[in-house]
Amino acid sequence: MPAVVLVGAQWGDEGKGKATDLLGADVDYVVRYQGGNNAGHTVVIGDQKYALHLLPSGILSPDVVPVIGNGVVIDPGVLIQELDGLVERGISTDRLLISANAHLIMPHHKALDKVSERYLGKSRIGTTGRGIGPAYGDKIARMGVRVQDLFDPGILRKKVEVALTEKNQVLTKVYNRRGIDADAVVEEYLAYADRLRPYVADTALILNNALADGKVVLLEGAQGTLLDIDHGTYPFVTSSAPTSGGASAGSGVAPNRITKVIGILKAYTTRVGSGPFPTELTDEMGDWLRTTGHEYGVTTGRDRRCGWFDAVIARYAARINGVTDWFITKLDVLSGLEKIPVCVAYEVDGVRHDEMPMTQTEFHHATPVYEELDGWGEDISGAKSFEDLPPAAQTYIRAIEDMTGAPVSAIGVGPGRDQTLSLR
Ligand code: 2SA
Ligand code: GDP
Ligand code: MG
Repeated sequence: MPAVVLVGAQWGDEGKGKATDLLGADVDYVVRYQGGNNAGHTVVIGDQKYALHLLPSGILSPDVVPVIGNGVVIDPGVLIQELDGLVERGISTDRLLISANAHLIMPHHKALDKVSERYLGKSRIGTTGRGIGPAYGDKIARMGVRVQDLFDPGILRKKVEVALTEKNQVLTKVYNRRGIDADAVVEEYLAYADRLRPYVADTALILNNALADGKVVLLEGAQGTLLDIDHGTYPFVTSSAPTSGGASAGSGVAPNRITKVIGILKAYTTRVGSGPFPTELTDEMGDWLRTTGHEYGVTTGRDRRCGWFDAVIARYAARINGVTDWFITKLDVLSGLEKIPVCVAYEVDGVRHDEMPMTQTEFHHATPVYEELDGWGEDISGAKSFEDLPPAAQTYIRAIEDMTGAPVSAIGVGPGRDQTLSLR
């Protein structure tokens, strides 16, 4: 009766969408447990490319029930657009379930996200501007609006009025912006209610009943471990818990139901937005990785910052998430390099650190200690098994296992569904 967690082990964009889609054949439910439409998950099926933001990647597998869990923040207008877009492309969305307890992103969240970033100037987080931080802020401050509130117009109005009484003060007095009209917001959100009603359910109950019936539930993380609000590079993080611990809170599936934690690990490292990144390459090599790996934001189109593989971070992610298996993605992107540097430790003010430094200041000062592994010249995108890989690529994978203490069970050699090597 297993629940399986799939989690990003770096700063997001490791290829979680593809990994979830691949597991789709073996699972019954795919659940998003945190984040919102800041996420961008790409799935390539044949010649079709899908970019999912709010919907679980399982929506593309007809036998899977996709679930938006209680830990997600939902922009209802965006959700409806995404559903309509998939229906236009012939994908059935009827199976979707949405938790009645999930919180809604409101217009003032989006407005505040944008103005506060502008106000921070050089210190900005580099958010996606989708209202994620302010929506989670209101959730924690106990003044959030939830999906279930859409079906009680009296409560919805009251909550919107209370929130806007405060937020309009901030928008107008602090940021010198126009206030938001409560009536217009209530009218807009009530219009979403009928459209979303058929999907809304007690998803925690459904998932637990399904597990009791022997079904398989996949809990799909968005963003990544180093963007976690507790375990990431705070304050340059997102406002939710992408790590495996967050999967329980964000879905209502208890920790003792989880039997497997699959960490998704890119064969090099990327980050989008501000914040420390020890192995970042700001030279032509970084540009080469970006171009070769097509490293551009799926949601915002921003250039992703690129750098070498960082084993310190990977070890940290293995520990924090309890990774039982690695899925290494984008190994194909490294083809053609003579030598591949891998960061095995940091040096901070003259002291070697084999594990993540304790403080943010130390992490900001961390410089990578590299070991060079041999590269390979062959194009590996057509490989069908681990044995098809050149010896140096096999050694690269084995080195990742040794450095992180977790086994690799799958390797991506291209974006397509059929470009994955299974090791076990
Ligand atoms: P936010 O909007 O409050 O969650 O931003 C806070 C930080 O989290 C980062 N973040 C992401 N990092 C990588 N990928 C994400 N999704 C998109 C993608 C990003 C895009 O798949 O490409 O299109 O730009 C994602 N979402 C949030 C963000 O950059 C901030 O550093
Ligand atoms: P996610 O946010 O973790 O789901 O990842 P994104 O979709 O934001 O970014 C990962 C990108 O890498 C997507 O464009 C995928 O199609 C692509 N991708 C995934 N796995 C592989 C792989 O093994 N090789 C290559 N070349 N591309 C991959
Ligand atoms: Mg992404």
